[in-house]
Amino acid sequence: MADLTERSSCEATTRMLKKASEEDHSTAFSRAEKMKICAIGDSGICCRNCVMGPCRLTPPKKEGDEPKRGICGATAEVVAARNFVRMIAGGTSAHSDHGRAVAETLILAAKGGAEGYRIKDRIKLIEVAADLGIEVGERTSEEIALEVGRKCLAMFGQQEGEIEFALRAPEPRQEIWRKLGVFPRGIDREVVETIHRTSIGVDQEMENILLQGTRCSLADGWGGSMIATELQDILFGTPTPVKSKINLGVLEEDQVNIIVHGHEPILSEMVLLAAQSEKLLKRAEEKGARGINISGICCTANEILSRHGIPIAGNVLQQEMAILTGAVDAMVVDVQCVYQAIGELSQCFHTKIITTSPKAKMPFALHIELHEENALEIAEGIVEAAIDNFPNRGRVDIPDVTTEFIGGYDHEYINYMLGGKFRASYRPLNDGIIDGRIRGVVGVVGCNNPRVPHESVHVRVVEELVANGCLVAMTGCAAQSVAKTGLMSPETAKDACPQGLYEICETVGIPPVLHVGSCVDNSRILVALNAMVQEGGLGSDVSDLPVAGAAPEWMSEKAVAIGNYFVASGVYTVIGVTWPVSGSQVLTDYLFKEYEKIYGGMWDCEPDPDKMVGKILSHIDKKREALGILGKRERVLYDMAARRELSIE
Ligand code: SF4
Ligand code: MSK
Repeated sequence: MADLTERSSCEATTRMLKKASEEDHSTAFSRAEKMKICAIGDSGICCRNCVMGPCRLTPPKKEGDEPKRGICGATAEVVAARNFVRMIAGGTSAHSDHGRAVAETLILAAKGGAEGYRIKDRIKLIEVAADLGIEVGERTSEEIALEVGRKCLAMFGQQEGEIEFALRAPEPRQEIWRKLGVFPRGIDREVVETIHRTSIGVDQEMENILLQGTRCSLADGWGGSMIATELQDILFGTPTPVKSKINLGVLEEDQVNIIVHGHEPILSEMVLLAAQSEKLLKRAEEKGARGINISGICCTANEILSRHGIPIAGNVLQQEMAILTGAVDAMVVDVQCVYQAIGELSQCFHTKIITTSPKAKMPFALHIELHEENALEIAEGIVEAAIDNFPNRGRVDIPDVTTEFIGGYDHEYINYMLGGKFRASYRPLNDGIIDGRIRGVVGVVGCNNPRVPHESVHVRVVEELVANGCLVAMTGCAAQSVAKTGLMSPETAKDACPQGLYEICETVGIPPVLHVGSCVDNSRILVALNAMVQEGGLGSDVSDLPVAGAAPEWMSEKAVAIGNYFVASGVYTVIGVTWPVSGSQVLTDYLFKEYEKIYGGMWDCEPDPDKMVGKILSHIDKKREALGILGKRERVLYDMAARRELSIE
């Protein structure tokens, strides 16, 4: 492999890549190096929606040549639009199925039929109930939760009307959706209709296809994802800031290491509970271990970090690195972002891969299916399997690399921190933006992708945004990349901030980069944007705010769904790596330019991190100018010494 430091800016990862290379283990990094990317697929103009094709609608070779059409006559922009909205449907279904599982668990818990699960956050329950028009009165938490769960579950099968959580959006935004006919009716309905309309011979107008893509993505952000986040808070507690640490160094040589990986806290919460059992701790001791050490990978890691401060072993590209340490006794997975390759890799080490969802099995894994009714008992069996595997370890190489950071921020806490207990408010944030101490707010989210240097794109983008006075909110694997830099600790981040941003962060006691959770928790960012609008002084809709979104290292369809619901909610959103429908200039121009006229937010793509930051800042400044609050600031790239001198007043 090429110079390993060029593949990842994470020291623990490069150390494990070296080991993989020496011992001839295949990883996503080495496979990415060997894989020749299909240029036609990459540009989104290959259609295989029927077997008259597949049709490859490559652009005309020379001027004057007729553009290629599919055998059915489909044009490149229609094929690209269909592919684009099918990505949205894929992402929406992933987040939404997650939300559905939480709703089902809440209902079961409310009925007393889910061992180990109980309603932890009554305040959140009452808030959500109020938003859903559910009477609280003198009812017990269980009675309210039952109705909340049922109402949320009904949103999946709803056939008409408007998804209720979307009524949280600012009024002018809702009007845009109504006028366009994209207000989501029901979550499953929008996914099904998207797939139907993009099958052979149905919707053949690019603009109309995109409208359904928008409706589907809104059913994710303001529907499935929001249900997942809200109901998880009710069941497992709303996060509050918590100190933790990240990277492979969180694995313990003398303890049973269990990594939970995937997305749904329904599993990880029970594994955590089971690992505290006296009986199992004793069993671990009997096997020669000093204890049971739980850590996480991917969004499951973000969930248990936010609520319990459990350390993070790494992000999506580190799942194979963790196994390469030889120290993982069990990697317990559920759904999404779990590489099939870990099954085979685990055969070279002692690690047991344990699949737990009936929806997700894989070769070389032990399947222990989790059922909510007796989840704790099953989780105990999983922990037991990990303990019994401890004595089978061979050589262990744990890179001694960790970073401390603070996670667990959310809308509720930001509101409270800014305004204080008795007058919770976004006023100080809005005022900080208006007086220029905060230039804008940027959500940086999404995955890691071995097609770009691991983590370094995220890190560069976020460092520069902070250096230019932006407050950054992060989720997913992007958050985990930046947690390793010190930017998520108030003390270590101060050198990276200009004076104005630093003063606000210091007063409020937050770092300039906030870890706000997992991928479904992007819905927390939607709620925060709405709160900024409601607070006043920054326009009447999300599209007026000096804010932006970015997914610099994205790879999953889920990122397209997320990006699209942010765009349709009024946010300029730029992605890195590649633009998945670059083969159609007509579609690209529509999404990059026309969308701004329709939604006030638009798509963009910029793989170069510095140029990405430049585009984000230009957009933020454009919004500041429209609001009449643009200062006389120039964008520059600063080194650390210059940053210390920097004032954005
Ligand atoms: Fe080709 Fe049309 Fe069939 Fe797609 S739907 S594969 S463009 S014939
Ligand atoms: S886990 S979707 S790689 S962020 Fe949510 Fe990370 Fe992307 Fe999976």
